Amino acid sequence: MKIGQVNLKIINDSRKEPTLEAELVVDGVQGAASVPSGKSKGSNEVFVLDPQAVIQKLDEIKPKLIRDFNSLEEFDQFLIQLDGTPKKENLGGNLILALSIAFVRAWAKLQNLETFQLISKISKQETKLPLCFFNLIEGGVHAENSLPFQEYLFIPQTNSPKESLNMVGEFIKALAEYEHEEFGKLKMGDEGGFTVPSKDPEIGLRILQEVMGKITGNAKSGLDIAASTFLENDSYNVSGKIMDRDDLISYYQLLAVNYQLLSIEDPFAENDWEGFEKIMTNLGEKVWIVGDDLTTTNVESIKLAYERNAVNAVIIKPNQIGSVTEAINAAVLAKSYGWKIIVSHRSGETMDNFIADFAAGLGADGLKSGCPLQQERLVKYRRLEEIEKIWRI
Ligand code: 2PG
Ligand code: MG
Repeated sequence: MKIGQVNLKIINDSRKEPTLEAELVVDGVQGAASVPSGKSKGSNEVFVLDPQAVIQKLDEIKPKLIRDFNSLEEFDQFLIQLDGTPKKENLGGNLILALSIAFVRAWAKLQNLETFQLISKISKQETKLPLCFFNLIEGGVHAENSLPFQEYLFIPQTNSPKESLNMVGEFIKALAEYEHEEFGKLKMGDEGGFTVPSKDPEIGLRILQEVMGKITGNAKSGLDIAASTFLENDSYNVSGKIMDRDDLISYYQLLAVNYQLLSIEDPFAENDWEGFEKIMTNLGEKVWIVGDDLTTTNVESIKLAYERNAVNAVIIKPNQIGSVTEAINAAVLAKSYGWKIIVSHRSGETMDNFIADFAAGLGADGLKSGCPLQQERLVKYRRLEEIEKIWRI
């Protein structure tokens, strides 16, 4: 497959911050992609280079890319070596990932395959439709309210994205009415979800539970605690209440029972391995204990998490590691441990819907992409709906 053209441009993401869009022409066929960025980031994530600086490097990089590649792995390896640093500081994980996804898209077209079909072929995984993890109530660093936990997730218990979207539509209508009556008009969070003017971490779950009672269909709740964001001198400052590891574990146990939690993501800070080990002992049989900042889509951290029995599920975000091949390797390794896999967007998103294909092609258990009231989130869920139609034929 010969790359004939490489083009880059700067676009705005959902937070109106600049990000990259890349376009490749491979054997005369075009593939394009744009990349997101996170706010509550793990410290092991690859480097995001200022898009303006990337554009300035383009003249230097371009001639090196105009050549033949036999596979995605070869293309990604070439970029990784060209960068030459462990955290992709020279080219930026954002540039490498945008090019990597653009390459996948062009290659899929050349083979007359849908992107998810090519991902399934490359990763040797069976296609599956994931559960949708809708982030409907936001707190933490993603919202201007004071809920200490970052995400309160509504998770319809169906593998049909069409049914999930119908359920979330009904749910959002009821939630909007509830919010309006209780709090009046409030600013939405970064991912298009509702906010709550309260410091009480439980209130988001109470609202989800109450609204769930008003709609039809079976659903569960989940949390992304993003606990690194409120770690203070080895303790956790939960809305002014100082909690140690054991206090938090008891609290999570209570929440898991009272609100039938399916999943708890990042219940402890990214370096608090003991916290993760303890919660696995206490709740690992019943609840998905999900690593995100802890594992950062990185095979080495995933191996360590397995050795320490720290999680039983993992978030896969291609931009944490910066290439499609490496994200596939991370997901396949985690699956080999019997863990649940949730492919996820970032809080600063674009209209790119690659992660939907990625989740389905990898046979992921979940896709987390925020609240469908925001276009950048909705396009991912809609793409899953399309995949459902194509796949069932
Ligand atoms: C998370 C993500 C996405 P961010 O913590 O899971 O919801 O947030 O992109 O800010 O890291
Ligand atoms: Mg997270």
